[in-house]
Amino acid sequence: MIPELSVSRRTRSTPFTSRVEAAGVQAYTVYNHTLLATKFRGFEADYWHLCNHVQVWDVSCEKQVAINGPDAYQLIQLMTPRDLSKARIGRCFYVPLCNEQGGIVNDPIAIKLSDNEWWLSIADTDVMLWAQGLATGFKLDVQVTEPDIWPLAVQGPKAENLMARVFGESVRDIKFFNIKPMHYRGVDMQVARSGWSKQGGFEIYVNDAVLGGQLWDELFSKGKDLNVGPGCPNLIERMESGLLSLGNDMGYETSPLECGLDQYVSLDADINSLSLPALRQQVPARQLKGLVIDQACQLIDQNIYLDGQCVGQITSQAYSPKYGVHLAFVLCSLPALGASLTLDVNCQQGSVSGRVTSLPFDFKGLGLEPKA
Ligand code: THG
Repeated sequence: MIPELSVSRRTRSTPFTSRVEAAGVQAYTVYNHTLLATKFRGFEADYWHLCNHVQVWDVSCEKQVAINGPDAYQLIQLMTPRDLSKARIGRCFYVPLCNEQGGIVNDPIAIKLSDNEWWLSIADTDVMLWAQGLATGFKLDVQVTEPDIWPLAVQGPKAENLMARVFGESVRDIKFFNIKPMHYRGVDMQVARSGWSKQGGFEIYVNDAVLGGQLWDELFSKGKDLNVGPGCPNLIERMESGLLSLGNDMGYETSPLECGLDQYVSLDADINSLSLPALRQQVPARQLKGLVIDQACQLIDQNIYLDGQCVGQITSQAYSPKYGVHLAFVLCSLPALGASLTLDVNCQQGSVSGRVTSLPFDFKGLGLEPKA
């Protein structure tokens, strides 16, 4: 029997929860103390629908930590090793947030709304508390809050057409990782071209609970012929796309240099960032890699082996129906990676070997062709 999830005020509902339930949600997780759907039709059916049509996701759990005030940039820069000194207004930035040891505290999207207003659209850790502590300790002139904003993602190859029907043609002009205010029934809501899939799409930062419900309904009524449906971040799709999940593939114990986030660490920048001194000194001993197993398998543990020795852990894994292979992200010791291009995992059918690859997966380079 699968245990139930007891829902209370701690497991925050969202303005969309009644609609998510009417749409047939089958499973939830809790993310930033908030309900997040994980399944509607079934993981594989959700995956194919996302790849072929358009989905509306209640990602209210992506809380916004708003930093307002003259020292907003200074506080954000303390938290991330990515150089944001030249950031333009209206841009989004994927940024690791790291502590003094270089460990990953969170991996939000940082959004610059004005010189004095930034949002951090956070993954699943309590960034507001850390930011408030830093603001107090460093005597920064900022206010750190979690405003009532509930992101709604519209994802999939038909997302742009659906968004244009609801917000007008100008929504098509928003470039990837740009954000701008769009009118919805007389209210300005920030809309970005972003989202936790690589199928294309937008995120609407809904700031009015009642209008949010109307927006959900309008997306569904205007998207009928596009086969719009409810959805949620999908494990299979995000692994195929190489998107990392905080708490699964990385966390306090891992650094961005171990997780392949080097491009978001500005080691040479002349900026005041808490983690940069440690990151500059660091010699990573492990690396997050892809593992491709050319058959479906039921894993019986999370370890990876080289010549019978455990050399690391599987952090995420899923069968890819599109490529007919089992995909894993693995955190593996560097000496083992230097020694071998294949590693073994324990499946129900016994020890099975997989190919070690870079992330994101280069399916073509691996000789894998997509089905359907
Ligand atoms: N959208 C919003 N908030 C979020 C997420 C989101 N908060 C939590 C979580 N997701 C944060 N993590 C990520 C991870 C990857 C990306 C976005 C958020 C992402 N990465 C692109 C990539 O890796 O190709 C682009 C990165 C870049 O070019 O800067 O989109 O999904 N609102």
